[in-house]
Amino acid sequence: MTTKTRVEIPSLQKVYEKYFNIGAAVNPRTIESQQDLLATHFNSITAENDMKFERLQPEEGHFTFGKADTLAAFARENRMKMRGHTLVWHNQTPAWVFQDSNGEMVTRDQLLHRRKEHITTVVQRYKGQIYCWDVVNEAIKDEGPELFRETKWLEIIGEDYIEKAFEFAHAADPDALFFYNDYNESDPQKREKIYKLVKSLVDKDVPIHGVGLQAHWNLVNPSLKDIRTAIERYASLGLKLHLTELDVSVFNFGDKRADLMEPTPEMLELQAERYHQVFHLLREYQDSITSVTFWGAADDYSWLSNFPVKGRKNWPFLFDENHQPKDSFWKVVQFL
Ligand code: HAH
Repeated sequence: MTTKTRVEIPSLQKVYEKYFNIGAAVNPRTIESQQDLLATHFNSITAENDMKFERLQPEEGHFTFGKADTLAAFARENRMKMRGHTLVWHNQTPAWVFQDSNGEMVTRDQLLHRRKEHITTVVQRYKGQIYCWDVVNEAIKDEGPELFRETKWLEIIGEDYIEKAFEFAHAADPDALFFYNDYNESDPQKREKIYKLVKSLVDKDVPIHGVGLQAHWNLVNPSLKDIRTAIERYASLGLKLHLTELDVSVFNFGDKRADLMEPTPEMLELQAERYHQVFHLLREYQDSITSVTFWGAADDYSWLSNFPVKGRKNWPFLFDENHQPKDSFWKVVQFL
């Protein structure tokens, strides 16, 4: 028996109880390997991949809910909320959706019908459990003056593909909340384009309730000033804001270095300071921000360990590879 007193680790979710939900993206492996950590510190989960179109309907009319149901059961057993991700996206959507049996492009009506089937089936299945959905993901073009990303959805249906998705979702579950979700959300140019799209939806009385800020950030970008401006701009539409995919990469986006086996002390120090400043800012906007979800939970698993540099390890979270709190964690739970 050791007599050394152990430092109590506060529960992140409890510390933030009066501010916002604290979420994590999960998959069937991490709900096992990170089970205790998730149950202690998080009160919301999002399926990292298992509710995307290609996972739920890989072939027409053939729905595969097994893994999604496993994650939903995990949320119920641990009394966690669940966010749904995502109904309409240009990625991870199977090719059959846009083709007829001859391999020709489907018509607008056919595509709308398939979309309605998909959204209705999926949203109704998790009605009463999934309280909010990322209905449309990443529809805005990153660079240049054009508003919309060029996708098959846009090409075949036209610009109203976005509002139609929200209408189908709302009809399937009138009680759920529906979000538009995007990345580079704090970049001034893209911010204004996202604002313009979302405002047009609000002005048309489309059933949209919130904006999802993915928040894939790093040690320096985006600036706190740009994050603040983005929050204020989206909140001015009278919608709720969720940070939906937060992580703080220890690499700048263009940095291709791939030889680090562990984070440097300097990286960890900068990350702690960054998390400190970010959560200080988020607390200021607690009236608008109702949920903050990390795109993972601890440094043993992150999509960033494969993106944008394949096989390069990253350490973006508050908990290390052994699920122990990092300096970043302490900065987030101590409101200084
Ligand atoms: C996100 N895209 C997606 O929303 C999510 O579903 C996926 O699991 C991971 C990240 C972010 C993204 C980016 O940061 C840069 C380029 C493309 C996509």
